[in-house]
Amino acid sequence: MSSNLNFENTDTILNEDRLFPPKSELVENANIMAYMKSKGFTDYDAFHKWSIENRFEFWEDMAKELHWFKPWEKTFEWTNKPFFRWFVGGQFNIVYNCLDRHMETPVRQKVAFYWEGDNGETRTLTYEDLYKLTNRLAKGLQNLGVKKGDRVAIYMPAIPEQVAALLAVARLGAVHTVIFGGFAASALRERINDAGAKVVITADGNYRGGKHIKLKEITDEALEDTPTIEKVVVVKRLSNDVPMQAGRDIYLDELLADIPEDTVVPCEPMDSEDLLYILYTSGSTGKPKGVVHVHGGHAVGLYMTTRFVFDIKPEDVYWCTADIGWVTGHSYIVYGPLMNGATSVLFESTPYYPNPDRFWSVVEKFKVSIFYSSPTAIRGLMRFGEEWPAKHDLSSLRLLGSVGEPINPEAWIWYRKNIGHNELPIVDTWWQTETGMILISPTVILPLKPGSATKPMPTIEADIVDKNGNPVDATKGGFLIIRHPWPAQMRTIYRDPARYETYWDTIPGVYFAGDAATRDKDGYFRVQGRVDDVIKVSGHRLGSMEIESCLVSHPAVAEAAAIGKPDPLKGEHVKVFVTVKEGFEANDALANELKQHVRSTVGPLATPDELEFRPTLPKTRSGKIMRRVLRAQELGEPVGDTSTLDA
Ligand code: 6R9
Repeated sequence: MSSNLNFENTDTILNEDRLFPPKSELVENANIMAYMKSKGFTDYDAFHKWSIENRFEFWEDMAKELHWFKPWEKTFEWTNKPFFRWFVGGQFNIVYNCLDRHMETPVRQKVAFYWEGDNGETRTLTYEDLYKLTNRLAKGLQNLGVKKGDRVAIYMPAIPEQVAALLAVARLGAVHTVIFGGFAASALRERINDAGAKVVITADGNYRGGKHIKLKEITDEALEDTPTIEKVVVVKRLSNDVPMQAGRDIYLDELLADIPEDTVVPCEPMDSEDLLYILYTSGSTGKPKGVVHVHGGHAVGLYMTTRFVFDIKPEDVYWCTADIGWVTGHSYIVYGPLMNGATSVLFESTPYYPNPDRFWSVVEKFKVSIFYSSPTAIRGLMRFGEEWPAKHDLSSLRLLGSVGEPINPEAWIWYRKNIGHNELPIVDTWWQTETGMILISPTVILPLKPGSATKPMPTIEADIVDKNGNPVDATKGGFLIIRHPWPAQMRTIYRDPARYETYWDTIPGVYFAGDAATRDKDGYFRVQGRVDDVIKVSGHRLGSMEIESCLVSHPAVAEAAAIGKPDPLKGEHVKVFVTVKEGFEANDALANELKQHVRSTVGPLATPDELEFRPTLPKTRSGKIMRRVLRAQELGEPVGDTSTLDA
């Protein structure tokens, strides 16, 4: 991994020093302030220092707010490094904390989700509704033979049944693996096979931005070679005709037909460290890795960050615009908000459909008070001008958030001015699939700097170091690392523990995030971007290797290299370099065909914006393609160390 690090451009640090202090009433009423005061603090830095020295006390306090079937015996264990365990010996189920617990309180009748479909149709589900749907679905899955430890793949649109599917699977103690609906058949197949999933839950299709997505047909194509799949559950979203394979496929309606409304399938009491889910994400090399998250500590981390970062209060209406197919959706659409008893919006459409004020019309419709979205969406909407948000009453908003990629100060300021009434705080949350929860982010008590994720969460020891782990001048930048595990952190890579270990031995003994960052004199972090071959297109994570292996599967392609290139809108876009095999002509028709090949094999997100034919690609003497060199050439930057380059 280390040979691939391409951290050279530290001089791109932004000279951004505007400071936006928080409003005093926000600070006084902040959830985090209440906790800080209970420990004798009103200053965040002093509190943060305390939290590092007393990290177990902090996490125990958080864990005690949740329901445990059996309390833990030991808060933390790190004997088999780099593997660790939290809340050892405890018995817990995250779903009990999302649903069952609220059945005893007024939250039962509270709205869990306002759902907004692509065409503006809506559904409202209370916590009780979601509890009932989840229980019936759990029963249905049980009837199909799903039990503790089994893997269930979820390939669905953003509809309430998708949320219920995650919860039903986890309720049974089975393990979900959600695949983003924008991934194509072979990406779906690869993930199903790696997870060894027994059941897939999908839909008969949906519309997104008016575009028909044929989920069932794609699923069928993926299942042509998935030996572990026994059953396919199909939710009727469109009620159109889709092929159904006798004996394998069943509509959800039929599965639930004989299951009474008041059916209860008790939550399986899980060990704190038992698997909750596998989520595939892209790394530098190789196939996507199955990031493993567990029930206990993971829940504690999500409960805490949702409460402190988004400062959720009982009367808030919270909306995270991510897709449940990515980690942001897992943590901050499903688990974090539900554990906090929040009312959320679930959105099936896009920011631009039918017009570029769709977000703002939804904010107005449901009186959204907390809005969490991505820099790409903000930049995209900026292009259409201020008149679109101005058409709507956005006065319900009180807090804004951002995630997925660095937010440039210009977009930050636009967001605050046009969406945030020129006064709302923006929580720029830095985290990763692997971190499970937000690690560096403002809370509402901190003064903000545009484009800075500000400071680490309680107990999180973030630092900036060189490739040997030595301290550097952090204002100039270096590698972002974290020194001690936190409860929501990934436990391993599914079936590939060696790959997990690379996170801890790239820079020995610390968690290597794969990002470059700076920290200024006030301790404010600015995350600049990846230092490996991960490409972030519109905040969505892709790996160079996945795109390259797809390209070389085409008969005309000899070799391929994919890089991320800065893009004013998408953050990065994909550029590929291709050498063709003898007998093939490198022309526009082939270029288009190859782009289409990536689109239909990996998924639309991965489609290269640029494709360049080259007679050869730069390689190391051992034959590895040096993407780093291609990227530097492309950006007009120094190529750096080429001592291993094959001349
Ligand atoms: C949550 C999520 C992780 C990578 C991460 C970094 C980038 C995420 C960011 C950010 C700057 C932020 N990233 N949030 N960069 N500022 N607020 O996006 O997870 O898909 O695993 O991606 O995203 O590069 O390393 P994931």
